[in-house]
Amino acid sequence: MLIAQNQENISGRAQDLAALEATVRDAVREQPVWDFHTHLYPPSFGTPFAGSGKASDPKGLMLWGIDELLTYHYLVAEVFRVVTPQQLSYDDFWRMTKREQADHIWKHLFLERSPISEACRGVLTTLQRLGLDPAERDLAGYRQWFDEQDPDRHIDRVMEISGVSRITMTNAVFDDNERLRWLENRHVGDDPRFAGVLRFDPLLRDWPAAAAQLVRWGYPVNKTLDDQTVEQARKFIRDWIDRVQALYCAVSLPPDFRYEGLEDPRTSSTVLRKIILPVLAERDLPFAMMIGSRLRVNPELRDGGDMVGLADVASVARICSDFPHNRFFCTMLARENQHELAVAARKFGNLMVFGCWWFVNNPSLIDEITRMRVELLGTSFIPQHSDARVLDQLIYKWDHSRDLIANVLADKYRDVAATGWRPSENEIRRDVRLFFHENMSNFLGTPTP
Ligand code: FIX
Ligand code: ZN
Repeated sequence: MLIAQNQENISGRAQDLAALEATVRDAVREQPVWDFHTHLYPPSFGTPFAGSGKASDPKGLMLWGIDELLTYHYLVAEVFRVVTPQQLSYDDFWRMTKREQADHIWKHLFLERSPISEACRGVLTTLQRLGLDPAERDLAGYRQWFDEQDPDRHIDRVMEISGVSRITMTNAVFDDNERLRWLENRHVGDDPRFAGVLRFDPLLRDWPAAAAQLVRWGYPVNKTLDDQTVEQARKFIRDWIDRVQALYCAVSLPPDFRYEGLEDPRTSSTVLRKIILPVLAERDLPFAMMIGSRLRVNPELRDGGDMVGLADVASVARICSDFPHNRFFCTMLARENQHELAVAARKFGNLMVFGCWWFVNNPSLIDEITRMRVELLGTSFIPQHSDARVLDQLIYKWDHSRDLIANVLADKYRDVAATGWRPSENEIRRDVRLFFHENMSNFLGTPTP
């Protein structure tokens, strides 16, 4: 009798745990996500591929379709590992058309070797979720399907499939192609599906060059950070926050970025202290620091030529401490920085950790980092952003990450349930809403749209 009762209890608990896991997976799969950081744009910024019969803009910023997916800079870097520059020079590759480059990558990374890297698998997940069959390996057929699509309606389709409710752009004001589009049409960003972010890396990475640009753009600044310079640079940031209607401002910073305190004489620390953070505090906007990218270690690979390096979390902690009236998003590129960064977030409520960025945006590291963050931070972080550069990438980047985040949360809710505290479905959906939307909107101080 006792054995039968025990078996019944065990079976009941197993069924309940299975139901709990199913609830978690449903909640994660169904929760719309506000994508914190992408390099995506609406059609108003032009597109080099407009589908059949439509006007394209060779320098357009809206990238979508199979040939852009296949020539993603991650795959360019990977293809040069198997067809080395000694076999095909960088110049010969870059002289190819986009379609020829895509053919080359398809041949060497998909047909002649199995597409098992995360970036390769992502192309296949995307095709599959769009209803195109990867088993057919029919690049011509995929191209024909994309040719028949309308870019604007394709955005709606991709957002629906990926469960992305809003796309946050990266509006790089020091990029001539983008800046001129804003100056020519101040409504270029008026697409409710997209939110603006002001990105100005050169202000911190290369002040002298940035200052020379500001002078050319009508902001009379000097290389020395005198009072006039500070005021004009602040005006520049205010003008562009307004033009872009920026939700936050952002920079990527090199691994050797350091901030040693309010007396730190470094130019980057002075620009941060005197120019950037006062404007953001005045405008009540957060500042996103993406730290650890050493740019163009192989310039021949262009966007694919950037490298990772170990960054300094103590500098971030000092910034959070010295500027308590500012709010900071932060992500780091090195796997080795993730634990210390999560611990720093335990020390500063004005620090919101986000995403598994770029070289740590891989299943094994997303699992490791997300598990560690839940254990240290509970529900108080933003687990992921897509960093998509090609619209269709939203589909695979979120598909893959949702599965991985669900794996972690299923384990964590099971561990809690084992204590007798059984989270309800509403509580689980509430938590997932925080992870995918409200931690961002609350930290931004914007009402949930
Ligand atoms: O600095 C950044 O925003 C990086 O995400 C990009 O520069 C990088 O090329 C990228 O797209 C990584 O996923
Ligand atoms: Zn990015």
